[in-house]
Amino acid sequence: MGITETAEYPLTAEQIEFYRQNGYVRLPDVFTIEELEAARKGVDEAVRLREEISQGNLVDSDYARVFVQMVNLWQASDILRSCVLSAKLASIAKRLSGFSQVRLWHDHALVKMPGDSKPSPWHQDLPYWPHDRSGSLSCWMALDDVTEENGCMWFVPGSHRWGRLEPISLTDPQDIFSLVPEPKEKDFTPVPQPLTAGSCTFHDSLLFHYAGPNRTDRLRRALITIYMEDGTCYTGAPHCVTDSLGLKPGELLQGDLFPVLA
Ligand SMILES: O=C(O)CCC(=O)C(=O)O
Repeated sequence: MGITETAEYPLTAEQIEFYRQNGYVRLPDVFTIEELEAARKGVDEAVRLREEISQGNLVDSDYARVFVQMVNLWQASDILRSCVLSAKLASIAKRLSGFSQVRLWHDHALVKMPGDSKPSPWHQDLPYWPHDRSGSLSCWMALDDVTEENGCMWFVPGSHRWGRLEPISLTDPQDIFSLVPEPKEKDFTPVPQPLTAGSCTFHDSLLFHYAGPNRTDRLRRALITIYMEDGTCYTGAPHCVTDSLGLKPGELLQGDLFPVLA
């Protein structure tokens, strides 16, 4: 099933400037109701399949207590393909980043299950990715209303300018703030990002971010689409999306798995 492409999302010059200064921006009502329902249906189906495969034991590790992660759902689901390859979202990523073209890096659904839910610790994204440059960015789309109670995102404004630090273990996290060079000169004050379903944030891959545990009895569903600059090359660092591709360090991330979206 395809969903109807909707018009370009109007971004103001202030929103673009806010993104560049702070490393993130919050955008209301980006998905239409139709797009939101499609994304929910696709993610629910993926959760159902994962549950079936795990024979009802979906939350079987500390990692799954942080979130149940399902990567590159656009390849497995026609519904999610339309959501992830959305020209509307990609055009926002292109205008915020200022790149002449953006490619898909990958999508993932991150579902915080109710029950024994753990926070997504403070981290940057880029240290986990085999990208030879910075600037890659994520669209974090809320599929449920998110608040501090069920695990909304938190950002430290401007922290995308503090450099690329070591990756943090998501299950046994180091204090990322202890790794920041010249900490006395920096403001670590975090800002919560509550969102209504269908609204999203875009964040730079070097931005410090966190999400609290889900303390409700409902799922917290988010669909994240990640964009990189066209021309980004593979560094050779391990990653589940690239490990099986036989790429050599220095090769372009391109081709059908990494389509140009805007
Ligand atoms: O949704 C979460 O709990 C964390 C999300 C995150 O770290 C990301 O989108 O980069």
